[in-house]
Amino acid sequence: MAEQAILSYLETHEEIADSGNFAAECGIDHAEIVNAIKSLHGFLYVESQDIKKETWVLTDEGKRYAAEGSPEVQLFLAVPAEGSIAKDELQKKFDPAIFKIGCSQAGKNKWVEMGRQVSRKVVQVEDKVKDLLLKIQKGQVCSFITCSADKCLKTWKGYSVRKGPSYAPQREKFATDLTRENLQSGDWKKLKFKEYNFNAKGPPSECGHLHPLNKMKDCIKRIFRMMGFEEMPTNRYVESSFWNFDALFQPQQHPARDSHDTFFLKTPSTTMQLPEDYVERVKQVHESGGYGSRGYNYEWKREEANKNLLRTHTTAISSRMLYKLAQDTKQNGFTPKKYFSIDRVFRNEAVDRTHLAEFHQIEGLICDRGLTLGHLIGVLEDFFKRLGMSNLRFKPAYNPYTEPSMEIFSYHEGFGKWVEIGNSGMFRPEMLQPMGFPEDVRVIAWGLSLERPTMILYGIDNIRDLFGHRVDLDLIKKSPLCLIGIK
Ligand code: FB9
Repeated sequence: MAEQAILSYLETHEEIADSGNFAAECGIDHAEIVNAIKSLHGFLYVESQDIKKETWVLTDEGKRYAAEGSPEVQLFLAVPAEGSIAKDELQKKFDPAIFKIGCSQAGKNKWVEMGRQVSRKVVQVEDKVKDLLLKIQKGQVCSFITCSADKCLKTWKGYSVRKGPSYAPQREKFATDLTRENLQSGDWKKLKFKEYNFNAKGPPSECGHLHPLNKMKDCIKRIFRMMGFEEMPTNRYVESSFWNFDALFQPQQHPARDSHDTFFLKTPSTTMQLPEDYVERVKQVHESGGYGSRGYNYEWKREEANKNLLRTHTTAISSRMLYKLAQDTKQNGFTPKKYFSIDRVFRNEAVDRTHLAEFHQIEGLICDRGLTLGHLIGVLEDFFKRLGMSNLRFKPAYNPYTEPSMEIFSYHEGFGKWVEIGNSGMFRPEMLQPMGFPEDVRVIAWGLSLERPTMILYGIDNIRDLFGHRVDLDLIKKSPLCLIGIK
C-alpha cells in the first residue's frame, strides 16, 4: 500500500520532498513509507536522498517540569511570602532530586535566602523553564536552547524521493523462484524473474568459530610440523613435583617451588609411582652432583618430589618425553628427536593486563648429538621468521634447567621497540645424564606464550578480554583467520 502510494504520487509529482509529511498526508506510518522507499530503491523504481531533521523533545524529566513547573519555582512557591521556613521542613515537601535542583537554581537566581531558615528575596518569579518546555512540547522551535536533563535533541531521519531509472506507476512483480507449477502451467514463459544478485550475502551462518587462541595455536602447530617437529602429549594438567621440577634439576628450595608461585594439590596430594632407579640418580645429582657437576649439596627429600601440582610449564612434559627417549636409546640406540608442545600451564601469579593464573606455553626442543648454542640460535631464527619475527637479539638469562640460557628479543616495528618474545637454552647435563643419554647427546629448547602473540596479532590489549569469563563472543566470531606461517 505504501509502495503504491509513492508510485502513484510520483506519477503526477516531480518528487516527494519530505517522506515524513508525505506519510502524514497519506495517513501511513512513516516507518512503512521508509521500508517501501528502500525496496523501490532496490528495484531502481525510485531514487532517494536522506533528509535529517533535528527536533527538540522533552525527556521524562522535562515532561514533569512542563506539567508541574521547574524545581526552582516549585521550591520558591513553597517558601512563605513573609518570614521563613526551616530548611529541613522545606526539604520534606519535595523528592531529593527536585529539592537539590530547586535549591541550587533558586539560589543561583537569588530568589531565596538559603540558610537553616529559608526565606524569599523577591516577591514573585516567572517560570521561564516551564514556558520553554511547553513551547518545545508544542513543537514550537525555540532557538538558543541547549541539551539538558529535561530536554534533548532528537534526530529525525526521512527521505526525499524522485523517480528512478526503472520507474513505473505499478511495480512489476518479479518472480523470485521457478516453481514446478510455473513449469507445469507454462506461465514461466511470460514471467519476469528477479535479477540474480550474486553479491547477496547468504544468511549469516550461525556456525562455530575458533577462538583466536586456537587459530594461533593451529598456525604455530603447522609451523612446527613443517619444521619436522612432532607434538608431545600434554593431556595432563596435574603433574608430580618430580617431573615438573626435580627431573629438570630445579632444587627443592627454589622459590618457584613454593605455593606462592605454584598450585599444589590437596587431593591427590602425592604421586603414586616414579621410576625408582631414575629417581635415585636424580636424588644423587641434586645432592652431590656427578657427570662433571658438583650438584646443589642439600638433602633431597622424596616427599617433596612426590607432591602433586598443576604444572607450571610444559617443560614437565619435555622431561617425561626425554626420559622415555633415553630409555628407548638403551634398547634401540639413539634417534634424534624434534618435539613441541602447546598447552595450558598454571602459575599462582597476580592477575594483570598481560598475566592470568594460567597461560598457554609453546615449547620446542631438539635432541641430537653435538648440538650447540649456534644450532639453537639458528633454529630460533628459522622458527620466529615463520612467525613473522626476524631481526632477533639474544640476552643471556638464567633457568635452573638450562645452561647457557637466553631471552629472545625481536624489534617490533609497530611498537617501535624490542619485545621479549621468549626464553631458551641448552638442557643441563645434570638433567640429561641421569636420564641415561649418551655423553654427546645435547638438547636445545625454547619457550614462549601463546597469549602474547595472539594479543598482539589480534590487537587485544587486556588478556582478560582474550581469555576467561569476560570474553565477548563477537570478538571470537569476528576474529579474522590467522595467516601466520601461511603467507
Ligand atoms: O611469549 C612471550 N613474549 C612474546 C611472544 C611472542 C610475541 O609475538 C608478537 C607478535 C610479535 C610477543 C611476545 N614471552 C614469554 C615473553 C614475555 O611476554 C614474558 O614476560 C612472559 N613470558 C611468560 C612467562 O611469564 C611468566 C612469556 C611466557 C614464557 C616464558 C618462558 C618460557 C615460556 C613462556 C620458556 C621457556 C623455556 C626455556 C628454556 C627451555 C625450555 C623452555
